[in-house]
Amino acid sequence: MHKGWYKQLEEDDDNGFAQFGGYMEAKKAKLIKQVREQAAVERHSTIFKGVSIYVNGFTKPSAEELKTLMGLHGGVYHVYQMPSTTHIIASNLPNVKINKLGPLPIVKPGWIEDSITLGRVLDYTQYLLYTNQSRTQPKISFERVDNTLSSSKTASHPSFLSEFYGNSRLHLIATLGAEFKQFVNDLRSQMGKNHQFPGVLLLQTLKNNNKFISNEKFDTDDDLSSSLDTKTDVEVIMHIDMDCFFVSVGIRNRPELRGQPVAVTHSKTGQGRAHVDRSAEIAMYKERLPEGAEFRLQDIDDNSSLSEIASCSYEARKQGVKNGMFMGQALKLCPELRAIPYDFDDYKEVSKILYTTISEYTLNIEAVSCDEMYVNITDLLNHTTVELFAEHIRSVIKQRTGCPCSTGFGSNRLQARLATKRAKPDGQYYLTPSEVIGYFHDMPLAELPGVGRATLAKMSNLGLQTCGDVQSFSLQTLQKEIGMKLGETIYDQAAGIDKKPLQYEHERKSVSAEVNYGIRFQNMKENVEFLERLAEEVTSRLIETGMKAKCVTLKLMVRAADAPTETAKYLGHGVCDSMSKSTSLQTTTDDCKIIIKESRNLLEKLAVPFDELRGLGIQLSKLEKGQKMNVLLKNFLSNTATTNPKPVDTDKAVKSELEAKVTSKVNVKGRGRPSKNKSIIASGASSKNLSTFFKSTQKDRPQSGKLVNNSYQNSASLDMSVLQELPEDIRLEIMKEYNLQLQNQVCDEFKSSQTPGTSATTISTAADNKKPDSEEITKKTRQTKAKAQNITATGFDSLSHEDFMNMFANWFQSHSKPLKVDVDMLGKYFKQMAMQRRIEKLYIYAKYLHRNINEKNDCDWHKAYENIVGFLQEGW
Ligand code: DCP
Ligand code: CA
Ligand code: CA
Repeated sequence: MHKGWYKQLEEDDDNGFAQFGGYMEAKKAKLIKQVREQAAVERHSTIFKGVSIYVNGFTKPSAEELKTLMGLHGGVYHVYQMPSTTHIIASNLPNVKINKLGPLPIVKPGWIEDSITLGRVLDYTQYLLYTNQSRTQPKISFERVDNTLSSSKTASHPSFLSEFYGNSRLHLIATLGAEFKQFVNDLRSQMGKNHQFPGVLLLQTLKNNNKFISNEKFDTDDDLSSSLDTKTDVEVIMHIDMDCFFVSVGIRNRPELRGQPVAVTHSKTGQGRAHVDRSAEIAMYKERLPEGAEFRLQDIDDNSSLSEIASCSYEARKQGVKNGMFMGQALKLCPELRAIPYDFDDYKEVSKILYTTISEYTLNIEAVSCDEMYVNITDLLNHTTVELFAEHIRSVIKQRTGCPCSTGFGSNRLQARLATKRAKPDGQYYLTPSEVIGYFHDMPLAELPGVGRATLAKMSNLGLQTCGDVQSFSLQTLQKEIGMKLGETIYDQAAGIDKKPLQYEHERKSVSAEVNYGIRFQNMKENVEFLERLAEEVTSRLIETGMKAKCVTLKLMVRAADAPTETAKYLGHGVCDSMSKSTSLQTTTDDCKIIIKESRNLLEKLAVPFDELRGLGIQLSKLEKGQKMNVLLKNFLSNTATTNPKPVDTDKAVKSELEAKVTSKVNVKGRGRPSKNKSIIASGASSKNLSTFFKSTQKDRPQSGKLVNNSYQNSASLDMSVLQELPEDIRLEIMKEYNLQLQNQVCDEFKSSQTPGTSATTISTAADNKKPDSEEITKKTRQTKAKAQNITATGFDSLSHEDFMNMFANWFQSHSKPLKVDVDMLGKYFKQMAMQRRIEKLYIYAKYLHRNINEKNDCDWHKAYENIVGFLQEGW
């Protein structure tokens, strides 16, 4: 059966147009890289001569990058809007801002990128910013430009991909779910042990001030029993879901539409495109629709719009309109249905607020999609009750987003989710344990998640209509009919049981980029070029995740043999056959060239005529961890930072600490042996053990030196001894990550100033002072060899800390030169520790190793150290 990609995208949370991971850091790094690459290839031109831009608000590429691009191509960048500014560049502007900008054209940054790509200045009117505001702002002199691709761009247009991704609703649905899973992941991994949730503090304060919960209520209210339920082992899971999400977001600025039947859709009229023979296409759709889904094409005639309704208001639902329905049919059911356009940026913003809000209370969150998640609130019930928390959180969300949401509670995901159904719209419902059986008793089986039409039909044949029917039915008979696994699941579900715990952590399985709109190639060259751009896109997404892939899959949507060449939806994919082909690589990769090459091979093998293609996708799977080193260490650092009562500006803090540290290092060195390099920082700091130095009071801190700045005090509690003691390579990574501006010179200075004697361990001193006799050496050598043979990298784990340190010491003493086998083994162990996020241990060992090897004054040992640490940087 034909299965549209839409469906697939929604079902497979790992498959999608996900922009993923690392968020701003990764994006920043990527942009900076792009600028550098740009500069490197010296694609200078003067195409923007006479153009002066002023960048307003957040843009992608960033203002900084646009500035560079203008510089490289003969344009002028204005930090402020000036009389001579010719264009305002913006990606998104609120009403108020637009008002103030005057008559200058507000142009999307894609104009600049595309012009550079094509080597000439393109007509900016094609890139005017689409905003809803512009429609409500008659002062704006230019026409609103619909950038939903309904214009004329096909995939062969250079800016096609960015526009497609920027605007597709399906892209958004597919990406945001995955993005928020990653968002939760990231927050969880950054959360220190003593992390204080501001929301919890708020709940406590409200409780203490009796503002939120009167004690009376706590003591006497029947609800208390429900909260007590939770205190005796029963978990409470909240399901939270925005009400008619796209509509709610869209009508915030359209108060006249409140209470009206409203739908979010591309089509405004419900009319299809003229001059296109739709009947053949509709007939084919009908044929291919899954059994039971025919209703979707009901009432659709040749003139009806095949534009889908993404979301409709509850007023529209009362008249039979549903999400996913075609506009043509919906208008027949509800002629007064008002259509509003998409507001992608706003959806993203509201999603972000939703997730950020919940994460202020707990990170026991399983992200489901852009408007929906499960939350384990059991711990929160120490400070509140279910009902009060529901009221509280819903009002906070409404206040922050302007949109209503509904919450359902139960002791597992299933109960919570089905409770939300009862709560909707704009309500809350707690399905207490005692109610469960009764609640499920009358529930139609169709309401259960994962019960499809085919299953329903089989159950119906057994005389089963409701969960109650199943509750009193035999499990064996049910399993015989619908299969062991499904039978058991439904049997459980019918009784309100859901054994699957919430998934807080999320492991990404694939990354993909797929386009099924606007694909109309004129020739093979266009086809291949598009494929290459798609490969670049998917590779950059892969890189953002920090993973490498081993499998490349090319997916094609091919016009079905009997489908019309032009589709009802302009440039849509129409009725298609899907085909795909995969290839497995020898090793994992994130190299764009390889991915392009493999994709091209696959395209050749599938050998579909370019003009028959309606959709292309590349999926990268069998992912393995790539270079995540810096992220790990960053997390480690931010964990340290979160122990501060008040969050500090980590970037600044790290920077100033590091700067202070460099100063101190130089001082320590100055005191000790003579320096090879001239100290560049003068300082009056007294000599101290470094870690205590950083815990010193402000008056102790170095007063002079250009690298010391005022934020020192703020960051004093950050344990920067970690950073200062990290191996050079890792430290440089972190500095890069935090964009620390120390000059190389200083780093070199720092490097060469590593001082022996400050280590807390005594082994190195012992090694220095006590020359072991030859017998002892032989014995130790034997021991070490035995260990090397017996202990795999993982086996190191079984050694105590002391054993481990002894083994290190033996190694240094018994070998004049390091053996490769030992280096490799240690390297693997270090990598393993990093992967398991045992950063503290890793740090101690790396520090120890660094110190001792540094003392050896021997290139081979230095190299060995580099190799060991090198393992941390290779792909994993
Ligand atoms: N969506 C879409 N196409 C669909 C289903 C959903 O574009 N076929 C988008 C628009 C929805 C959003 O996803 O607003 C969230 O989907 P939900 O299933 O949560 O539906 P709503 O939020 O619209 O309504 P409800 O109040 O039933 O949750
Ligand atoms: Ca919803
Ligand atoms: Ca939802």
